[in-house]
Amino acid sequence: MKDIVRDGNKVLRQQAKQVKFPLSAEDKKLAEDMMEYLEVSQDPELCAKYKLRAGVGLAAPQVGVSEMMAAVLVPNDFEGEGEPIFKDVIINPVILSSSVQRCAITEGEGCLSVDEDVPGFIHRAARITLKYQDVEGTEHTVRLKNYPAIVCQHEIDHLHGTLFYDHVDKENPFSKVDNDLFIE
Ligand code: K2U
Ligand code: NI
Repeated sequence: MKDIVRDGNKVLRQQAKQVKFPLSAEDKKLAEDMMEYLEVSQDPELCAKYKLRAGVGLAAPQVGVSEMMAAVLVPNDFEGEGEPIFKDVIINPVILSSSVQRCAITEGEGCLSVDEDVPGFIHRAARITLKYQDVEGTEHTVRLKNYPAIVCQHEIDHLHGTLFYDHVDKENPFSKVDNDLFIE
């Protein structure tokens, strides 16, 4: 947690740089460490032992590295059994297309780099087509919807210097658009 930079640090407001392949040793270790953070943070005992905040995503700028890389680990449920819904380090991600339909998490969003709560709905695309490279440089194009789509949009925002609360409607934080989806 001590390595996670907090809101106010300019690295969180920068456009991160494209990652070059083959990955340098540092970039490979960074990818591994970020994924390890998520794995450990989702283990209740280890999370408590190391006083971590659980996370389903972590972007390189959040650990002070302004590069287009983020670890995403969306478990299939929070009991931890079964394969995760989505697990990969997404490098140089590009959202190729987004649904018109929006989706928001009913309890709003949080961020490991933002210590205070910011109430409000964050309306994001309910479905996205995401293209990214994995640590080997292999290109993937995946279609994601609902929670995994929200997490990836939250992480990709970090790579462009955007924080979740930038999306909250100041006048009406809990605004609803008619065909909006809401997920727990
Ligand atoms: O980028 C980050 O700060 C990690 C966020 C990602 C995130 C938060 C809310 C909605 C979508 C993505 C952390 O995962 S916030 C903590 C958390 C942990 C488990 C489930 C939901 C949120
Ligand atoms: Ni965040």
